[in-house]
Amino acid sequence: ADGLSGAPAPFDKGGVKVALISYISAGDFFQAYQAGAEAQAKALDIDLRVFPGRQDAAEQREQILQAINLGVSGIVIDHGLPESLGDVVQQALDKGIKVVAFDVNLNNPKIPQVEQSDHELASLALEQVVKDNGKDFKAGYVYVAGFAPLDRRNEVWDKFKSENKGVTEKARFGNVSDTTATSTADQAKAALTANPDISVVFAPYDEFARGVKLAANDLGIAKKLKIYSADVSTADIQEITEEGSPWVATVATNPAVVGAVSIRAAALEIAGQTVPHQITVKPTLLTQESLRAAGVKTIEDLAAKIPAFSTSDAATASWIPDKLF
Ligand code: SR1
Repeated sequence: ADGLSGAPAPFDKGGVKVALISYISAGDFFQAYQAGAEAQAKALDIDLRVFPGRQDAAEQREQILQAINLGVSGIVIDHGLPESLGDVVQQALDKGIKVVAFDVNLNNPKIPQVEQSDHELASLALEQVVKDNGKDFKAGYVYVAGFAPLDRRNEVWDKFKSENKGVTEKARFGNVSDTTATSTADQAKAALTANPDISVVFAPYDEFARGVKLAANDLGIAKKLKIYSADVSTADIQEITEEGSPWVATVATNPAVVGAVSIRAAALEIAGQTVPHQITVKPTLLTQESLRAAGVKTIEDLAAKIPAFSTSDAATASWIPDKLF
């Protein structure tokens, strides 16, 4: 470790140990988030220990204890179930370890919370739904309770339905696992078969949208269905822009930028500098039409066209390199 010249201690010496402890590692969003965290850690000469997430609350608790024993200075917790984390996170804080949470409400004033402005994300998606479909339609909705970002997006969906009485939620389904897209596809097939009048599906997680698209294609109903999602990846852009795709819009950040912001927040905390309690990375609406018109094929194309996809001004400092992508 060489350290960063001009950086505050302990980053002037380098090799600061930080753990990234995820609840979910499978899927484009989480892989890109991790890659962004790794790139930012490298730029800060941080020794990043990555603990893979397997949707297992007990394992995530165990990983936090392992990180404490490793003598890390900071821990970034990426998703998880708050009820199973409180006591082990408190053990870390009691040892002077700085903790940053992404998309899991740890409800502690000492823990900065990173999120993608999920209320705004869902509102932008639903505004596009109304633009394309009006306010009178039958909908399918993909949701799994207990995940902070999905719960926040759900608050917006509930409000949207109560303000638009012409919108009827005919079916609700969803699954979060290491096979989210294919399991959701099986559920979507059953829901869409039982409710042939569904014309709109709100699927605010890209793995959900991918599952609904699979189902629509298998059932041969892609032409009469429109899918609205959250998140974006190069594979998603391909699925959204391909000929005849029912996936017509998504609202997204660059997950790699969110990963980088999470590490920067931990670094600022470790350096004893001020970090806001709420750290937000704002999402952008991406429609099928706009992606096709701009010839966007990859997340790198997006980063070249939309500044928010290459960096964020959240959790920055003059000593932290932040141009990573
Ligand atoms: C199971 S939660 C999935 C969501 O987490 C992140 O916030 C992503 O945006 C994804 O939609």
